[in-house]
Amino acid sequence: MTTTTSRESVAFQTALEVIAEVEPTVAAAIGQELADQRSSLKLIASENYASPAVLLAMGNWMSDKYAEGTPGRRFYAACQNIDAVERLAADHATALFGADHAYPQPHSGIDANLVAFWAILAHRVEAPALAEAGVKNVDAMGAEDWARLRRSLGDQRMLGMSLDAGGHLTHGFRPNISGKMFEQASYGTDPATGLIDYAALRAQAQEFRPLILVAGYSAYPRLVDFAAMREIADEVGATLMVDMAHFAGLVAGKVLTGDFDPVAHADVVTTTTHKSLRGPRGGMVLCTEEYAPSVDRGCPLVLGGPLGNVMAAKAVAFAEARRPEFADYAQRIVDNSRALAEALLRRGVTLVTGGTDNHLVLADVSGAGLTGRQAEAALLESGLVTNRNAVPGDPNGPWYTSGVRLGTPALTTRGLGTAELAEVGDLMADVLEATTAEGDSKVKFRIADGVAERTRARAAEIVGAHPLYPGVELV
Ligand code: DSN
Repeated sequence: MTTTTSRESVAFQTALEVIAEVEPTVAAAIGQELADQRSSLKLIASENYASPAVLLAMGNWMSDKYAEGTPGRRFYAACQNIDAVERLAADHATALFGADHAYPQPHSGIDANLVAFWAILAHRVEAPALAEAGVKNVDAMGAEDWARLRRSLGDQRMLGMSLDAGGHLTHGFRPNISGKMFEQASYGTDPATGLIDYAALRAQAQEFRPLILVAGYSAYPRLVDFAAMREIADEVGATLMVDMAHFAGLVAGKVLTGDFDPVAHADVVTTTTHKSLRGPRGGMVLCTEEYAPSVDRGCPLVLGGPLGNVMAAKAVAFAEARRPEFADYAQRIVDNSRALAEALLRRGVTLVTGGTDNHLVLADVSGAGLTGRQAEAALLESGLVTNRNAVPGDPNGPWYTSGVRLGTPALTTRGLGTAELAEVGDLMADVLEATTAEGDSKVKFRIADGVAERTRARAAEIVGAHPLYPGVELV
């Protein structure tokens, strides 16, 4: 243990010294980021802390290599080491998730979704159109056939979860390319329960007939029945695509199994690798054999050259997630989330759906007369890092919002348990009770004297008892 601790300190300290010789401001910012993260009580549902091994795998010369293509089939020479780490990352991922195929190249979740959309279009629309026209090679297509193909690609439908119900921007919304590529419709949640209404979704899908049914979320605190989603997709001839970016760690840790395991039911599954999965910042696509050839064309179709250093770090993170202790970590994430939700409910805070089954909790702060933006700022001033989020039917829209999203993956990595998360819930309720909006403002607020200071001090004690990167001491 002592040796490991000392090796990590030497590794990071030495790296910062080397960086400081060229640009001291960067070295100082990296050191300060560690200090800031160490001292904050991070409740952002999409963030985590990757292991030193994952972080170190990213900072090296694997970054210097171009490797467009796939292992063994690159547009550049001398890719043998990138091939090795990409194959390893894919092998770990298929074993971890029980997938037929893994494509670990996407640089982010948006990239992973873009690869998935184009792969589905290529497989479901482009390939049959080419076959019908007897075209073997798109480069040799006549102008008329090409124009017809482009029109048919642009004439497809996607059905995804609405943003205010917890869906993601990349599931067909206009600020993202998915909203411009597809004719889009969205499904919401039952206004009475906040839960997905599968009967209503089935009726909507039968009416809308999407090419792609997208499941997955970034702010829905409950389980999704992917077996039911698959049935609906099959009934309407849609491809079921699941974006599991938020809950990939819970899938890897076998907390989500059976009907709730997306990989068992979807044709294509996308994820980021840095949220509950606790890897490097990046994305990945998993799919069935049927979709694999199209998914593997992601680069250069829509992706720039793969990041060899990040794929190396993905391989390390997936190896970590295959260890038995990761399953324990995943279960503790959910236990902590429930403890946080129960504490908030005891204090009268309104939670969307009345609780949680996963890693996140969505508090509706409108009853306290606050916008999400005011609550987020008041909590930050009090040492609790959260992010504002829309709630279903939000009258304040996605900028000011009426909600605050909370998540437990990061604090669970630090070692906090259910008693501490219950206390965090109490601290949060203290701050919300002590905060009032100034006049009609959606931004300005005041916190009753002493509450922010008291909460900050207690938050510092809580995180102080659970050191972040305990083996890393920078001087
Ligand atoms: N930014 C991520 C989140 O916070 O949920 C998703 O894109």
